[in-house]
Amino acid sequence: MSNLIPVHPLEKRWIYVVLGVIALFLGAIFYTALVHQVHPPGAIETIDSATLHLGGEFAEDKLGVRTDADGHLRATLVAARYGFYPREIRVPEGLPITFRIASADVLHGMHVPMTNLDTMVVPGYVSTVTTTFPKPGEYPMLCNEYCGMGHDHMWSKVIVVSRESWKAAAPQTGR
Ligand SMILES: [Cu+2]
Repeated sequence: MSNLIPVHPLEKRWIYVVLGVIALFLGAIFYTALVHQVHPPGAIETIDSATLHLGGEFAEDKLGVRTDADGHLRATLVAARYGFYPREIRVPEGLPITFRIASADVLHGMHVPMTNLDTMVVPGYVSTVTTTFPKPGEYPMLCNEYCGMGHDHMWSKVIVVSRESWKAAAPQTGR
C-alpha cells in the first residue's frame, strides 16, 4: 500500500533539490527580517488628500525639514502635480532623517537615486521612510509613478550638506 505511486530515484532527488531551494528562500526571508529588519510597512496612516493643505502637519508653512523635540530630523513633503513641495530641501549627511510625504491629488512616487528612498505616494495615505544620506551632494528627487502630462518634469532637489555646515546653519527650523 505504501508504494501506490512508484517514484523514480531521479525524481526523488529533484524533490529534495526543490525542497532545498524553498528552504533557502525561506531562510533568506527570515534572515533579512530578523537581522536586517526588512519588513513590509507595519502601520497604515490615512489622510484626506483633498484638505491636507488646509491645516495640520502638511499645511504649507509646516513643510520642510525640522528637528523634532527628541532631536530626530523630520522632512515633511507634499507630492502634487507636478512637483514635490518644498521644491528644494537641505539635509545633513550621516544623520538619520524620517521623510513623511502625502499626495494632494493622484498617485505619485518618490525616488532619490543612489539611496534607499523609493516609495509610492498613494492619495489618502501618508508614506514614511527613514534614511541616512552618506555623502554630501545634490540629489534629484523624482516621481516614478506616471501621474499625468507633466510627469517627466516632476522632480525636486535634495541638497545634502556636511555635518559641519549643518551645525553652522542652526537653528534648524524650516528648510
Ligand atoms: Cu509623476
